[in-house]
Amino acid sequence: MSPIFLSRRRFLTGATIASTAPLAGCFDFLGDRSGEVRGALETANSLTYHAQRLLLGSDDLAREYSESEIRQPQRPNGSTNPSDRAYVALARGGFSDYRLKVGGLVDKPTELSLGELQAMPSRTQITRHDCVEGWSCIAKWTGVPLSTVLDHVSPKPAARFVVFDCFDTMQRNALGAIKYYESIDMADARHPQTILAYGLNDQSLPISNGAPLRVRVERQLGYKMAKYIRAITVTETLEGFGQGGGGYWEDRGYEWFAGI
Ligand SMILES: Nc1nc2c(c(=O)[nH]1)N[C@H]1C(S)=C(S)[C@@H](COP(=O)(O)O)O[C@H]1N2
Ligand SMILES: [Mo]
Repeated sequence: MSPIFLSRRRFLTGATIASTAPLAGCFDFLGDRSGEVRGALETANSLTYHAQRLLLGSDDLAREYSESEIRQPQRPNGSTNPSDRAYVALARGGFSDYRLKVGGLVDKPTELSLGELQAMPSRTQITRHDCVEGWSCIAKWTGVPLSTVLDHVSPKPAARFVVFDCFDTMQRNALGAIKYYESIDMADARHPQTILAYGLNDQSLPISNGAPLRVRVERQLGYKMAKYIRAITVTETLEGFGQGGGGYWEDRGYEWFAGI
């Protein structure tokens, strides 16, 4: 294991916040966003994953905050208003025709409406979102635990990952639209704070933050938290999704395990 990489990241995210703007809800945690500091955050190696999995029990919780620590709206980042035809049509109808597809390596593939997801047991948590670009926001998220949805479809024993397919197009090439996607392992998928969120700060999740459904993965960086989720696929391997790196940004060099 590599405590060096782990503690370097801990130091950057923890100590810098404490020294700059401890009270703000959204704030820069890296003064120099383009310098070496940011590089260190983006490139810590895969040993981090194994180190964190050994050091953190799989159910250790990310810190939760109080209402008074929510100071600003969650800052929208990445895609904020998908122009994809299917998405625009769903949004126009207030997402009443939205169906979350859940399939792959499961016994009972299914489709769930927003109403059905909202009727399941919910969890609300106030957490801090850290973006790799160097800012953080504290916000209140409400949704259904991903583990509840997984129980509903019964993953097969070989299941190792959960892949999120999103509506938004990041780029187009000769083969067509390249959409945002992300993935997490079963330990994170089953973690009690991993929720499919449909609520933000006591309101419906806004389009700019991923309506109708986005995932919260509270022990990792913001890019893991797919917005505009169209489908969830349980799988044994990440091959065959995008370029096989496990996410849109991972296919472009970001780490797959982005622990904080
Ligand atoms: N579908 C999709 N999900 C996404 C992104 C995106 O561009 N598309 N950006 C990611 C990044 S880099 C961050 S920091 C967060 C931003 O979430 P927010 O807009 O709610 O702050 O969403 C993540 N999930
Ligand atoms: Mo981000």
